[in-house]
Amino acid sequence: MTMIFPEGFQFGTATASYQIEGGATEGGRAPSIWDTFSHTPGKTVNGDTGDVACDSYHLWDSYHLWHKDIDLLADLGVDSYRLSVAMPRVMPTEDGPVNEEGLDYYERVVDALLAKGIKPTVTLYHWDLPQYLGDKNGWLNRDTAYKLADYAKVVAHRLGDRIETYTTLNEPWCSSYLSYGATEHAPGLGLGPGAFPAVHHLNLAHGLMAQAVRSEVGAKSQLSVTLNLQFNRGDADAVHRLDLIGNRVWLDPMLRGYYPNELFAITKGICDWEFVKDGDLEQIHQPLDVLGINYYSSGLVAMSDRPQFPQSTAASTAPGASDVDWLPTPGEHTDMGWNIDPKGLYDLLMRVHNNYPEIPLMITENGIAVEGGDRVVIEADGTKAVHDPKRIAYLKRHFEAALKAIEDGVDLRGYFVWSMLDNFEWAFGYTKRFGIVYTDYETEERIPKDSFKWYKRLIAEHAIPQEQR
Ligand code: IFM
Repeated sequence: MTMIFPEGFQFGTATASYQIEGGATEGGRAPSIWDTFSHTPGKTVNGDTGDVACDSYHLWDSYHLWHKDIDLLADLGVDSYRLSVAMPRVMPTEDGPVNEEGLDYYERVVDALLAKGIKPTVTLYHWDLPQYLGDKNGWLNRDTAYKLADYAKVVAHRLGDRIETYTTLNEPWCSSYLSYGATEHAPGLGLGPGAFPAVHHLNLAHGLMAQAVRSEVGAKSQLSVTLNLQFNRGDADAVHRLDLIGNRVWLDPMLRGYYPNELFAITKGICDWEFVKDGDLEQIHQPLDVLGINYYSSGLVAMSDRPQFPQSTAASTAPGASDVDWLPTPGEHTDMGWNIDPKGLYDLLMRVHNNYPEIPLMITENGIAVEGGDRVVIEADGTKAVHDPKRIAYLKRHFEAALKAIEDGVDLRGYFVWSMLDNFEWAFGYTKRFGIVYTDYETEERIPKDSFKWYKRLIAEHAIPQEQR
């Protein structure tokens, strides 16, 4: 198998606003549902919050840390950097004026990236919904979709075609099922099948946001959405049900303009879908340039008669999956307890390509929190290092899977490693480290890990390094 990536293939790294910015009360930013959630006792490990995180916002003026981080990105040699914009910085009140200070911040970041030749990929919604929308039932409320579209227009108006790719939503599976169906993510309502309105309103928001961005930038920037598509093995019926609930519930309306009839059939009795209004599917079905896929691991499933509502574990939160059991996955696992299955990435890419051949694909997240964590060591020359061979091995196997998919016909346009920096890992707080750069949360020092150096070589050679140096 050739190990060379095609011409024009984009290598990148990714982060998200609430996970890195901090400065939670600065620059006119309003609270988000994640501020509320993380400040509620018992919701995150150690009570960790995103108040400071990697301090990317607060240190801008005093320390130019963003510039340091952007220097690191430039040193890494990435083509693109995937960041997200926080709506609470841009629209801090429901009907009040736009917060220019928030927009200025993102504009500075974007311009600093461009000055280094790095193309910004901007996610418009990576889970930090303003609390004022949360107070009005968040994603259960149809109006939220329209508010997100207003916000998307404001951001696209200011940042314009300086953005290579606008992504409407990151992983709506998490901001619906995990947030409204289960209790793991903000607002953590645990409504089981009561999450389906949130699913539909996120789909609607995607379509409205896509139109808002297009109205500002036309075809000068690419438009996308990022989905954490589920890849499961095991009993065919169980796999099929989860495919409908976890994948086709997004892919079909967004790319085809309909919800599959089988989805209505398998959710009969638990959801009436009356929240889908006339004309919604036309709004949702908008032309996209690329589909972002986040992939970390796979599942093993079987049919079961056990009633499981309401559910509360991350693996089994999809309402309608009540007759599906999640079995322990074989093989190696990460610090998140997720199995390591690069073949799953290959199979998923092939499957999406075969079923939706018209849309180019992009891996917008892939990475690992290594079991046992990362440790800083002092080398003989006094420098600090983090040796993370397991992360390198994980990334290597997943890059190989991606290359094989390209060889087998998938139009894969790029690959973003999650994450550039160790950061706030949601309900796990700071206990899980996904970065290829180590964050010392006491000092905000950044220490590139061995995986950073490995990825730097991969990018420079446009090929997967075959031996570890
Ligand atoms: O940290 C998250 C990210 O915000 C969304 N995708 C999965 C990552 C690892 O859990």
